[in-house]
Order: sequence, then C-alpha cells, then structure tokens
Amino acid sequence: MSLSAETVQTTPYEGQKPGTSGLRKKVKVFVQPNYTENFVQATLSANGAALAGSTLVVGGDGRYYCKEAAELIVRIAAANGVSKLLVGQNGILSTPAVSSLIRHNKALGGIVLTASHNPGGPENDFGIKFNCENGGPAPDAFTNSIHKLTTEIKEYKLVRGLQIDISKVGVSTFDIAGKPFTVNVIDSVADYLRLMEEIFDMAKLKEFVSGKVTGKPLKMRIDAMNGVTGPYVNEIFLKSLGASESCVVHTTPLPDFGGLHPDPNLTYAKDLVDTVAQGDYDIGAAFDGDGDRNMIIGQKAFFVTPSDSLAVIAHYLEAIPYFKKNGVQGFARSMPTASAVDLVGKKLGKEVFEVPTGWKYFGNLMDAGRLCLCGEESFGTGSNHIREKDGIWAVLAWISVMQHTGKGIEDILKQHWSIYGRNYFTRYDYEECASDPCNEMMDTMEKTITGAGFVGKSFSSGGKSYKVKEADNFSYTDPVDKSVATKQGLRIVFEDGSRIVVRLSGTGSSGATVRLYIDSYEKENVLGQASVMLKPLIDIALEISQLPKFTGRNAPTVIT
Ligand code: VG1
Ligand code: CO
Repeated sequence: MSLSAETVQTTPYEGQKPGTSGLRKKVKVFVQPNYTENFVQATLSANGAALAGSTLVVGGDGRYYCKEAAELIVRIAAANGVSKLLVGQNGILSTPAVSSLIRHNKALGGIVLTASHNPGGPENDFGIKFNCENGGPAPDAFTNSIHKLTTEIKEYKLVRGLQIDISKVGVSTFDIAGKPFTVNVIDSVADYLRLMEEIFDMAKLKEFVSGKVTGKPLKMRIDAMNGVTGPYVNEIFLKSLGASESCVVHTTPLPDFGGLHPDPNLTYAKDLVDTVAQGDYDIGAAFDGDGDRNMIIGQKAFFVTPSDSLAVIAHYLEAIPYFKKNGVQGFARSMPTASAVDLVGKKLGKEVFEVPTGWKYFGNLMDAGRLCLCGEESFGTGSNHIREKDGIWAVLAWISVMQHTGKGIEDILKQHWSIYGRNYFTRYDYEECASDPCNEMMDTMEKTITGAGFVGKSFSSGGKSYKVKEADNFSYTDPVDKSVATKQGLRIVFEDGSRIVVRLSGTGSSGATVRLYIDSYEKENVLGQASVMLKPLIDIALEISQLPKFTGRNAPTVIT
C-alpha cells in the first residue's frame, strides 16, 4: 500500500530551547496540540539536506509518553524523507545504547526520549534530545539551530495513516509516495551487550563474581530505579555475570518509575544506600532513568564521589581489555568536577581537559583521538567507546578494578588517596527555586567576584582562611573546532587550590535549581569527613553568593 505525506499548519511555541541535555518540560506541556510535532520537525529539519535517505535511531527511557512520542516520530520521519528507523522495542533504549546504535549503524543520528534523572509520570517530566552521527549529544550550534527553527515553524510533515506496532521486534517496509521507508523494531539490549562483551573480559568477571578463584562470591546490589536499565541489568548482571536474582532490584521500566526519583545519589537512591549500609554487600550501584548515570558505593555504603570514581578508573585502565587494545589517550572532566583525575593524568603524562557541564563538550576531543576517559561530578562516567556517559559501563569498570586489585572499594579509595592525596568534594542542590531571584543572585555574584579588589581578598571561617587567586564566569574554547561557550558557571579559585562554583541547572523543567559545588585538596589529611572538611568553604560560599537571602532557602534539597 502506498501512503502519502501531508503538510500540517502550525504555529510556534515559545521556550523550545534545549538545555544542558535536550528539551525537558512537564508532560502536560509536551501533550499540547502540535507541541511535540513542532519540536520533532525542527529537530529533523536542523539536519538539512542530510536528512533525506538517512537512518535514525529512536528510543527512550520508557517514561510516560515515550511510546506515543516514538510513534509520532515514526510518522513525522517518514514524511520527511528519512529512509530507515531503528526503534527500540516498546520504545525502550538507554541513552548509552542509542549512542552505540548510531555509531554501529552509521546512522545520521538518534532521537532520545528522556528527561533523564527528572521524575516521570503524567504530572512530571518528559524530554527529547538529538544525538548526532558521532553518537553524542548535539553540540550548541546544532541545538541553537533547532531552537531557531521552532521559533519560525509554520508547518510540519506527517504520514497520518502510518501505523506501526513497536511492541514486536521485526522489520516493516512501507511505500511513502513511491519511496521505501523501513522501520526496524530492534531488541533493546542486544547491541549494547555486544559492545560490553567487546570492552570487558566478561568470562573473567563472571568467574570473579562467582568466587571460584577468590573463594568468596562478590555480593552486588544493583538498583535500576525502575528506569530503562532494568532489561540491561538482567541481561548483563544476571545472565552474563551469573549474579543471583537477589542482587538486582527495580528492574522493570515503569512509566512513572514506580514513584521513585530516578537520580542515583545519596538522597534519591536511599533504599540502596540503607540496604548496603547493613554490611552484606561488597558493591552497590544505581542508575538514573535513562541509564547514563551511575552511583557506586562500597561495603557499608562507603560512598565513592564521582570525581574520585573517574580518577580511580583512570589509574587502573589496564584492568579493562578495551584500553589495552585501543590505547590510552587523554582524560577530561567537567569544570565543577573535582580535579582528582588531573593528578592521575599528570602522573601518566596524559593531556587533561576541563570542559563545561554537559557531555556534548567531550565529543570533539574524543573524535579527534585526544580523549579516552571522562566524567562529571553529577554521577557521569564514560569513555570513548560511545559518546555518552554510561552507567552500566561504569559498574563493569569498577568490578574490573576490584577483580584486578583483589581489594574492596574502601581500600581501593584509601590506597588511591595515599598515592595522590584527596580532593574533598560536595555539591549542594537547591531544587525548584523561583527563577527571578536566582538570576538576580547570579548577576550580583558575578559583579562581586569580577569586581575590583576581589582577587587577593581573604575570607575566613571555622578557623581557616582562604585568599582569592582568581574568579570568573567560566568560558571554554573547544580545542578542536574553536567554538566558544560562555557563562558556564561562576568560579572562585583560592590560593590553596580550593574552589567554589555556582551555576544554575540547565535540565530542570520549571523554576530554577541552584548548584553549589565546593572542593579542596589535602595531600596528607585524607581520611576526614567531607562535610566537616568543607564546612568553612561552604559558609564562605553562602556568604559571598548571599544564597539564603535570594532563594529563601536555609538548607539544600540534595547534598552530594
Ligand atoms: C545536569 C548535570 C550535568 C549533566 C546533565 C545531564 O545538568 O549537572 O553534569 O551532564 O545534568 O545529565 P544541569 O545543567 O542540571 O546541572 V542527564 O543524566 O540528566 O542527561
Ligand atoms: Co541521564
């Protein structure tokens, strides 16, 4: 049967501007007439002439509205001359899996249906983001062009009669006005599993998990938080690594994440932390809704900061076959991430890059062969095996390090600190504040810290004194394409290397979220408690930013 495309008239919506990682809004916003259609059309159009005849990947984290949006994308893509879509079964694909599929199939890109770590369900968030042909999140120039197109949009194209059942794996081919259009509904996990088997020595890890050599099985607690990683966790941890059923929890992707907030941190993954705190597990891990973030905890819930996690993996890259085969290039971290990995990079004689917040800034360096491992303090760790951070990869990397060293997580960290010293780190999040006062706070603080006399000034608290060495609103020039990203966060660096960073989140769907990051380095005093060690700097940060006054908050929503 031949189907034809129709052109539907529409008018622009305001505010379709992608943030740190895609467009995120309440479901109620996305379901308005033509809202999703407009954004999808603009996203496709931003590809220009490359779109006709292209292959695209479509999938998401299974949250509320994912399936409807995936079906809509099929109809709009068909009408826009795309020739092939790879769609995850039931619309399910983790963000790392999409990145891998794009690369493996040489697709033009992929549309990821997720609001990542934001809560889901009819009252909560939905999101759409575009990944380009390198598998990575679209860079700023691309998302700016999507946004511009949304402000001018007058019509979108649609093949209304195209019905497709994405619950069954299989290939369907249609004739759209004389041209073939193929929809390939694929197993959500198979390609990603293949990739993990290439990177890690699964047989060795399985043996380690079983305790065959060590005499002690590895006790894991893996929490998929009812997000997209469930099917991946079952396949990899249960089947490939042979872990027992009791090791994995919350492995059914649910449209509202079963009411969980799928953000793997000490606050929202409390269930995992409380369980592992009882002492029965050697490693605990949790992921976010779309599977790109990870939290690692050791026995008795010993917390590994993401900044340290990155540094430890960097130190033990020889434990992972992928790096033996592909070599070790440079490392990178986002600006607010503590600089533990820099010390490893220095020791190994590798380049280390500091980029703005958001995974899209790592892509060019990876494509240029200068970067193989990177991370963000927001529970993101990954390598150049794809162009996204990768939660499950990070856990497999940690199990590899445990296997390689024969040590527990706490001991691995303590040994690391004894070699390199320790970068204490904490982040305070003040979620859903009123926007205007937060913008005012940022403006005021920027004026203060860039004003005359601020550099060289001393601040004291709790018996400690810190002298300002430099202060700015972070800007970044991409070393590869020389593109510039400005206003990436207010930063105060003190003479001893301690830092205060303040930025507004770019992933919220309403209001403003303020993130305050604090870190300091100690060469010898490595066994302290972060909250105690950093208290003086936190007080100084609250004083300089006047955060309590502007936000009306006396305490953060989340402390990491
Ligand atoms: C946050 C994190 C950032 C991360 C981004 C996307 O952004 O801070 O490090 O890259 O989320 O992660 P922001 O602008 O809210 O600080 V995800 O897993 O939500 O796609
Ligand atoms: Co995510």
